[in-house]
Amino acid sequence: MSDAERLFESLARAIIDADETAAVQLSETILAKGFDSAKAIERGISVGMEKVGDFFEKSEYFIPDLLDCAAVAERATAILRKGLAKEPVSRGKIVMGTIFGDTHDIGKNIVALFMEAAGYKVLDLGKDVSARRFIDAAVQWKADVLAISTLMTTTRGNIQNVIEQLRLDGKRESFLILIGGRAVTREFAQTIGADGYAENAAETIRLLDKF
Ligand code: B12
Repeated sequence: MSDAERLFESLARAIIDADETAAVQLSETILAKGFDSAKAIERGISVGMEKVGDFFEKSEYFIPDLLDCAAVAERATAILRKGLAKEPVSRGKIVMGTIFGDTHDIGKNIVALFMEAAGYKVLDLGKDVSARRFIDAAVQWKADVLAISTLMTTTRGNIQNVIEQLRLDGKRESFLILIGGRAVTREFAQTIGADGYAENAAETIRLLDKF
């Protein structure tokens, strides 16, 4: 295992343990050594939070644990984002947010960072975003893409509301709609008439580049 991989794995461990001191130190070392920040975010933070999710599902972790781990993940992301190279030219405008009723935003924030690093302009509306806010922002900002996240099966239907409202407004063809998050799949994207689905941040960029 390379030095970089060892650090990414330790970072995942620090997220799982909600060890803020270790996560900050590891993230700073990754930056200082010039290791790939995008890989550190995927293999350290995303993988770490995935494991946290597994523990939650097995009832080994509870909501307060999730909150602690999420806070550490956010802290480490804030450090590592400094290492993401920025493409100077804008390759398109993306309005991003977590759908109405859902407040999960760690994955959405990571995807937004990857988009910015790849040269896209991102307007992040945050979490719990209504169909109307998504559409008004996309129209006013003249966006090319609407990117919508959701982690809950109970809220994924709200993404369909955005698409239906766009149709009612006669604007469905004005934007590409990209969806993601644990509660949705490629099949779900097809069913509701979205243009694309990506499983993680790296795949999101590959998909956007193809549009
Ligand atoms: C951390 C967490 C929380 C934290 C969130 C902190 C935060 N700021 O986000 C807290 C503790 C606040 C929380 C709250 C709740 N949670 Co929660 N949470 C999780 C957990 C454990 C991890 C989520 C996470 O951060 N993953 C890590 C990130 C990096 O991965 P990701 O989000 O999937 O994102 C990646 C991809 O999906 C993709 N992606 C994400 N968004 C997008 C968007 C686009 C456009 C694209 C292309 C790609 C993409 O790229 C990302 C990066 O690679 C999940 C379990 C799990 N395994 O997912 C449960 C989970 C999502 N939560 C769940 C629930 C039920 C809740 C609560 C209702 C709990 C409660 N009883 O109060 C509340 C929700 C309140 C609300 N209304 O929103 C359930 C949802 C079940 C369902 N109905 O489907 C889950 C699945 C746990 C479970 N098995 O029960 N939660």
